[in-house]
Amino acid sequence: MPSNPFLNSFTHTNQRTPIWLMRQAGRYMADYRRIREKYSLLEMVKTPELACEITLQPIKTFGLDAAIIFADILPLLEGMGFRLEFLKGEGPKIDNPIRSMTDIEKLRFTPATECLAFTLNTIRLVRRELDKYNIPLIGFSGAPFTLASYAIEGGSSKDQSLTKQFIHTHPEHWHMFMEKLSLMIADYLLAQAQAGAQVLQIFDSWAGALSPFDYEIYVMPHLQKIIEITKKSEVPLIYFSTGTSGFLDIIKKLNVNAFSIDWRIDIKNAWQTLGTNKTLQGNLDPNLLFAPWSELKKHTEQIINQVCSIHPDKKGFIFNLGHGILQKTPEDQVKRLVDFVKSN
Ligand code: 1CP
Repeated sequence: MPSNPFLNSFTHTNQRTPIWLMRQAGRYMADYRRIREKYSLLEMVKTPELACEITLQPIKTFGLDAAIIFADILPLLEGMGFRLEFLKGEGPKIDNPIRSMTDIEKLRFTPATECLAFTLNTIRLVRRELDKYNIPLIGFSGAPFTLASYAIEGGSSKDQSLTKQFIHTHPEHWHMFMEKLSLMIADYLLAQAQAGAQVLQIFDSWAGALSPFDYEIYVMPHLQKIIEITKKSEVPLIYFSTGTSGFLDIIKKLNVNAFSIDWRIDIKNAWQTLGTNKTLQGNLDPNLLFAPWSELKKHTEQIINQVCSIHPDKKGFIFNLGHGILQKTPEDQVKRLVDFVKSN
């Protein structure tokens, strides 16, 4: 594949700032809603032809610099024995969450080639299509803490309270659970690289619920293990987290190629803490896509100016949101943002 600004950002050789958006395929797009009317989320994820079409929708509409495979972090849990559903208007539900130590002992390992073959097949299909656009494909997985929180809470949670109680009440079983999750995650990431994913992102969406101390003791060793295994693929790795600006000095120790940060810290500060030799991704507040263009432009320029104060040529920076795009985001604002960042 000829050089691309997104891939080149990992070697700090990008000639302009690349842009892609977390959750770039989804309900804010009319094209997506047209398919969603006919199928459930899991049907879409598990049908490679549909998932391939949805992956390409934002690429065709907005001209982004990378595609992210249309999948979800939660189906991996099915391979361990959890029963997953997405209920209308309520989000994910797991009806057999972890409630006791024996629940953890019963969990099984299933290779990704068996339990997540649909996403691996989607990756193969998308890669063939992407040749036309000359952009790379990002594969992903949830991080062990974030996945464990769904498995323990039984669904979404505001404060990950049961998860934290579990950690502190049964630390040994927590580590056993994290080890089991980590083996599934590492196997899945490697399988995605083998199927054709050119970059891998680990989503640790809820890591910010933890104290720095708990993160370091109960989460970090498992992430390091996953990273160490996944490095065999030689595919660049991005670690994404939110609410973690208070412990970037710990996160910095993760041996990944890039960090993705949210808007709760300015990018200059974050980059200095994480290391300016690393690639940095972020960090616009997704709510700004609802603001008038003048305001959105001002905040976008502010991020780019801060980036320039570290690396005047903007090399090693990937423009993104600090978290996923919101459901009612106007599509024309997305188009304007993408065009603006690409022209900068
Ligand atoms: O009803 C719908 O149409 C479903 C909405 C939706 C979509 C579009 C869900 C349900 N998942 C997805 C796809 C998805 N999920 C993608 C691919 C889309 C893309 O980026 O283009 C990705 C990367 C994810 C990852 C994901 N799923 C995360 C990590 C990223 C993040 O936003 O923090 C998490 C936490 C999930 C869980 C999930 N999936 C869906 C819901 C409603 C939830 C729960 C979110 C919560 O607990 O708040």
